[in-house]
Amino acid sequence: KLQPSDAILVRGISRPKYYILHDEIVLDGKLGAGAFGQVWRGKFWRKNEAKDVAIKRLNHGKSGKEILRGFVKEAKLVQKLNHPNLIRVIGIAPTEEPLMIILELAKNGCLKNYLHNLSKKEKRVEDEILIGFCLDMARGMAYLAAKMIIHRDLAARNLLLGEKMEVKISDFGLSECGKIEARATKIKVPIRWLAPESIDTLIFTTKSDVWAFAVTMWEIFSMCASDPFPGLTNRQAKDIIRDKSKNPPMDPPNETPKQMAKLMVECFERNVEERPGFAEIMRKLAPENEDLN
Ligand code: ACK
Repeated sequence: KLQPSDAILVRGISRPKYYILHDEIVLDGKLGAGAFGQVWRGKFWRKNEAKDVAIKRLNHGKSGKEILRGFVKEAKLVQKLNHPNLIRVIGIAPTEEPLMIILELAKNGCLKNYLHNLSKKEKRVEDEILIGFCLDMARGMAYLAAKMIIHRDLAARNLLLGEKMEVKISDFGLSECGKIEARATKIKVPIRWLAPESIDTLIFTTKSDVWAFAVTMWEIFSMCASDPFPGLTNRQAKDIIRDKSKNPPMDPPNETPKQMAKLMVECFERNVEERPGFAEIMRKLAPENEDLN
């Protein structure tokens, strides 16, 4: 049941605050497209105030009753999350097609594009800044993990940059709340980011997120010049991930600072019990620990 503090009166009807109407949204321009639909930038108008937002417009045909119910449930969960290193989910607009998800706008776009474009000009970002990106990502993930939320698609493509170039983790589309384990229902999975224990079972845990964190560190320290396992097919990448003798499955890029290379290898631990958690990773990345070892 709706608590008064969670509700807002829109045209005489009480609704949850995260329940947005299509005519409260003005689309300004397209940012990109994905498998699910398009991402636009725009404004969310409520009570005569406009907020800059990003808008995910879901493809038609995917909005059966079942999906709509899942969509609303998911939005209800994630709009409660509040952390500077997570893209805030402001709400959903489920009453008309296309269904829309209204998100906090990350002013500086996607980290992957940012690093990749610099790498094409043979430029490199300072180590301190790359380490800062990893620390931001660890902070956001530690918050999610503490809430028992599994991301399941942590990768540089899902890291966005805020106004101060801080990393904001996005795309909770695959995440599930309140479960230690989550089984993928989708067939499309990000193979190159998958932990060995998830690859056959498609069971995801916070520890498989930690493995994906290591792959994402690899991307960051290689300036997102290529996808992980460059030059290999998905099948070959899968074989390496499965191969217990390949430790780590990918070497830290040559330019990786020593401490970071060490952390990356620790996160590539095949034994799930021994793989660190995000709180520990965060401690290892914090600036006050930079001089350790
Ligand atoms: O580098 P970009 O502009 O940042 O290109 C991609 C594009 O949409 C496709 O994913 C951008 N994008 C996605 N979500 C957001 C968001 N919440 N804020 C700003 N840009 C976003 C992303």
